[in-house]
Amino acid sequence: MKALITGITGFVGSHLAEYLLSKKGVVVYGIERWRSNTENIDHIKDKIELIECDIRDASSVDKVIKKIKPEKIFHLAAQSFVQSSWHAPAETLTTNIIGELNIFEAIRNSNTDPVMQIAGSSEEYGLVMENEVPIKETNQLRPLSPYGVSKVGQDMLAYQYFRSYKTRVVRTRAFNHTGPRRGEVFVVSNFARQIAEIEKNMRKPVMSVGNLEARRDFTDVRDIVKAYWLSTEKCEYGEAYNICSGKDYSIQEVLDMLLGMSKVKVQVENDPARMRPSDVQILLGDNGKFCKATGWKPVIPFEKTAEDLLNYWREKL
Ligand code: A2R
Repeated sequence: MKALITGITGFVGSHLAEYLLSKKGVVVYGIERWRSNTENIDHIKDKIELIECDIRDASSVDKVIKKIKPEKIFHLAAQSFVQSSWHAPAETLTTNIIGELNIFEAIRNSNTDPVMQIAGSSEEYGLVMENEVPIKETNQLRPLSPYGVSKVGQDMLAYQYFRSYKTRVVRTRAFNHTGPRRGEVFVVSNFARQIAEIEKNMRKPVMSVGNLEARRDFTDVRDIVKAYWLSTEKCEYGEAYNICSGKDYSIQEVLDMLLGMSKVKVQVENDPARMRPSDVQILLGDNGKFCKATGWKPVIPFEKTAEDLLNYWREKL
């Protein structure tokens, strides 16, 4: 079985590649750009096949799909950072929406009928009312950032291709996920890195933090990639599924958890630059639909995820 991962050099893509390699009979393909940083996948590079492709370029995507003829596509490539989407909204919409459109069109122009998992996000829900928590897939989508809008676009485009052309899509909406290799711009990883730097005397024992009140539903990335695989095996095409733990933490609680693991005493300081123009206050998901369809449940406790992430930075720095 040929599986293509777009975004294989990224955080989730690299974990998914490892997971697929552990499965019998799955041949793993991935796309990279000429300047992609491949450090997340260097340890498995001889077990996967990489092809150069930029998803913003239709002809480049077309060639990849015709060459590989994948049976499954895990579409993870994206401008994945909410904060950057405020600074580069057009780039975010182009990469995320037009990039996905190029893949759908390439599938239509080839003799293939792959099952395609679309990596949507809880950011699609955006503004959530108190009486809407835990959030179900039927909740209204009120995105609060260009990134959130781009993910709604990806989600709706997938729905439309399923309806119009019977493209076999599964629209996953993952809530926050983290773990080793998470980029330092993401909050939990950023805290873990700052602590590791302080432990190594690379910075003063002062941590900068943004909005600590927001509440998020966290899952370990290693549980998330299993869910993505299961989504392509067991979910109904065209449907949307929340993937989350169903347990929320405030960012303050996450900070306290990490500080409790720190080997040194740390002072915490507020940094206004880390605040977003509009932030989503609570994202807590209802994973009932997905668990029922697939039998999936997250098994890695968040404390273990946080500890592994802190150890990742301790080793990397
Ligand atoms: O930047 P690169 O060349 O290392 O590749 C990134 C890839 N990517 C692209 N690939 C091809 N053409 C593009 N125009 C393009 N733009 C970005 O997407 C990288 O391999 C991946 C993004 O990785 P991360 O930023 O680490 O994202 P993460 O956390 O793995 O998220 C995976 C998916 C995304 O769709 C998120 O929006 C969603 O899960 O939450």
